[in-house]
Amino acid sequence: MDFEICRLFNIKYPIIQGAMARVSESSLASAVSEAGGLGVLASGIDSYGQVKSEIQKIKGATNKPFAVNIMLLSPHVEDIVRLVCEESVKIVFTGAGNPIKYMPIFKSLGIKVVPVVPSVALAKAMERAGADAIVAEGMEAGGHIGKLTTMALLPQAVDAVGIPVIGAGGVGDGRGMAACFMLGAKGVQIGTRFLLADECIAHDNYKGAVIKAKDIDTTITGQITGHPIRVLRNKLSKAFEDLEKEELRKPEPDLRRFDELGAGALKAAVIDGDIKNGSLMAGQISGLLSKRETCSQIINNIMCEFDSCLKKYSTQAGNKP
Ligand code: TUI
Repeated sequence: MDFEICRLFNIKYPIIQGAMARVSESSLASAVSEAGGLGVLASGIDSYGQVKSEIQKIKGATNKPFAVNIMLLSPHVEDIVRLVCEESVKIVFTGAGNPIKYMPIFKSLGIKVVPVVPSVALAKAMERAGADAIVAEGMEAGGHIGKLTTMALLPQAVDAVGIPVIGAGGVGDGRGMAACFMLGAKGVQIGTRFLLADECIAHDNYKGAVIKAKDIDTTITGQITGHPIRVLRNKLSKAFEDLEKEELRKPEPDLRRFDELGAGALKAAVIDGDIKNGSLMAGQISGLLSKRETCSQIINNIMCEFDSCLKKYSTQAGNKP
């Protein structure tokens, strides 16, 4: 099949690995790219030096295209923008904010820009600013989320812009991918399933918690801070809920207490494997995921399933395949 998004990124399969702070570092991103998808390095809140070294590791591991995701809430955002320009990174994704002020510099250097958006208004603004594609990410996703579901957001974003739209949030297999294509997506971004990849450095306890999770085992923390984060329920998410209730009773909630509670929690989960006190960011699709695989197996399995979904659909509908 000839996929528009594959031509845009020069990749084989229309599967983009979602950027997950601390989780999608060089090892995962390069393995996804080698397997024919688009590997994405998450810069998270990492410093210039840390991200530079990860970019160089990816360049050493694969000649295939890869992208860097710039997390716009990072205190190092200006440094990371400068870094991707210096390193001649060809594809930049952005998340957790509006990247409009950086678009002119990216465009002047021929860098392809793909903002992740939670709304139609932002999708339109990004197209006007020169984005090459957008990711419409629903609140089924793990980590920092918007308010709309993928089912509602994706077709509205597709109708609102002329650039390719990538569907994200709640996509874990070929059926989810086919559903996104039915809604008009030209590609999918998948995070949580890649967290389970053998090449992903996330601690095995974290992977085990995702595998064990059922459909209702994620929750949203930090709603009152304006930065809602979807995580697997654990002791930390309960502490966030309690703090939220406590602060909401006050005339002026102290939002710094949320930062204090969250500080270091992602590292605790990803590196130390502390599944009680760590921040286990994961999507609602966790309940569907049951095994550890290589990136190549993940991509091949999803593509096979996607293919059979389309074939099944065309025969069921009475159309010729
Ligand atoms: O960015 C994500 N997911 C993330 S980022 C992250 S790291 C983090 N750490 C601490 C606090 C917050 C984040 C973990 N997960 N997904 C893409 C995404 N972008 N979701 C929502 C948005 C978004 C929200 C508002 C994009 C643009 C936006 O614009 C607001 C505006 O200023 O117009």
